[in-house]
Amino acid sequence: MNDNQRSILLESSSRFPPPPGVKLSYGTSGFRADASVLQSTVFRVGILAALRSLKTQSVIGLMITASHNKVSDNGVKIADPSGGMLSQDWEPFADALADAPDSQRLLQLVDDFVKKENILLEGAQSAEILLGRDTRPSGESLLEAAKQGINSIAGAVAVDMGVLTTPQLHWMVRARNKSMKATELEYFEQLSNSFRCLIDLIPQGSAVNKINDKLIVDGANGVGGEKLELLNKILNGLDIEIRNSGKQGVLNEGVGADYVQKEKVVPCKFGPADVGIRCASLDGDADRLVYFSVLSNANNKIDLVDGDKILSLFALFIEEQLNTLNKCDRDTENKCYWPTLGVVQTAYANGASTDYLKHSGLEVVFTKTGVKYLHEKAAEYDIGIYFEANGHGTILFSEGFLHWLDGRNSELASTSKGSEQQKAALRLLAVSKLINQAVGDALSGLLLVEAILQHMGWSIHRWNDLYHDLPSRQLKVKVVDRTAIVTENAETVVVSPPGIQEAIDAETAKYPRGRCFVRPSGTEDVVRVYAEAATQEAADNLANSVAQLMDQFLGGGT
Ligand code: 16G
Ligand code: MG
Repeated sequence: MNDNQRSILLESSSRFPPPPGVKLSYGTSGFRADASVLQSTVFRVGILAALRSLKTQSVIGLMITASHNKVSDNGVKIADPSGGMLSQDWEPFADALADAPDSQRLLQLVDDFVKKENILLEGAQSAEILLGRDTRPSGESLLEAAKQGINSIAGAVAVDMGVLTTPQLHWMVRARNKSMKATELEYFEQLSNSFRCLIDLIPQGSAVNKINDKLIVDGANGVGGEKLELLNKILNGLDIEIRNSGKQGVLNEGVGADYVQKEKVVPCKFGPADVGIRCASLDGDADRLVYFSVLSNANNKIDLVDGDKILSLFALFIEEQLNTLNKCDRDTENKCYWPTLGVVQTAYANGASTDYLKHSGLEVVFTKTGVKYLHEKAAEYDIGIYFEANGHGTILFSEGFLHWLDGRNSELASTSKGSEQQKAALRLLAVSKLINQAVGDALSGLLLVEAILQHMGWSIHRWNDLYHDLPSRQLKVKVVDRTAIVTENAETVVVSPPGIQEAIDAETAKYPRGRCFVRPSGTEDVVRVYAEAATQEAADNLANSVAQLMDQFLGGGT
């Protein structure tokens, strides 16, 4: 590092001293904390983003959001060149940067790191970072801190993309690195065009009954509601009413996908008048989506249609299209190609969903909780579909498969234009454009759900009847040190401390259809307990007794 670069870094970082006593970790969703302590962290993530862009010689994204957290929190995370999450091997450096106690130590860390990674500084190469933020009031000044971090690395340029959903920013990074145009307008056009394409390909005779034509969306009083209003203006073929779009009401307070999924009650501004209508809820940065319908006479209770069911709907549709596409007669036998198709879940997926998917002939695999793990696994297939029960998920298509599909479609267009086979090819191509392949995206996911429901002629109730969830219960337990829990097999087995797994197994065995696991949370200082069983009472009892085991083995925290 030359003297000029050294003095720029020293000078700028001295303007962003870390608050005393705050230690943050990059975690599953970047850094998150009360917004008032984040200036220094975000400044440093700006530096990190610039170095990442130099290293990869690609456009990088930096998003300021704390998703479904309360409005006074904020956070920051990086989007890698593919549009996915920051590569895991850079996370320790992110932690070290964020926790460097002063400017000198920060400088030393950067110096060592660029040497180790062979990153050329001094402006010999250029770097470009796209910045986005959600609607939180603290976003603007944090974005300024990020810019200053970026600007303190010679050759790095920050491009402010404004207020965005998290998936929009990831999409833009991915698009830019594929040399495609990457503005919000292009994003909206790609979504609305591919949605239109799916609607135009709906078989004659599929008709959802009148009441189900309308969709009401809870925008969590956040960026998702705002963007859906814009998208809705250019959409054709959907009747959407948006509530909690952020003009009144507080972000994530009694609203949003996280609230709806955890509490299983209606969000604010929904009630008895909405019984029977198809409703959806986005989270604070619009990377999660759940559906629900309001139950009659049930005190704001809802029928939740969660990520597992969205996954099942997507998997069913994709499988149907593949079967149609590959319906070979003798002439076309050699034209058939069966892509590898995998479905990725976590241990939180309801057991009934896993059974359903397996009975449908699908390959189901499990990973640890956290989008980066699911995404990585899904990318191993030609078509990988992943979802967390909380509504985060997407579909990934391999380049190789899309290339084949494109070719097959052209061939079918010349030999049997308008045939069922060709329509299936066109539908799969449209899905690959509609769904956000960078990351789970509530807006594109919502359009795909809507297109498939119209295709099938299904109401939300018919969809929800695909299978019935097993009753489940989630608890959190405060313990002295949650990191004492070490798990394996996609968090389904505790390997340390010894004896815990045996005790959990003994409890679980007492309940028909019992299943239970525990894991240390990645976002809160607690151990999470998940239990499911044949009845709600049994699931509650199993969760409670395993929570007590945690207390016994690990000691209750304060
Ligand atoms: C983060 C993860 C989410 C996961 C959740 C689990 C991302 C973008 N988000 O929000 O996927 O479900 O953490 O939280 O990866 P927990 O570890 O506190 O249970
Ligand atoms: Mg989110």
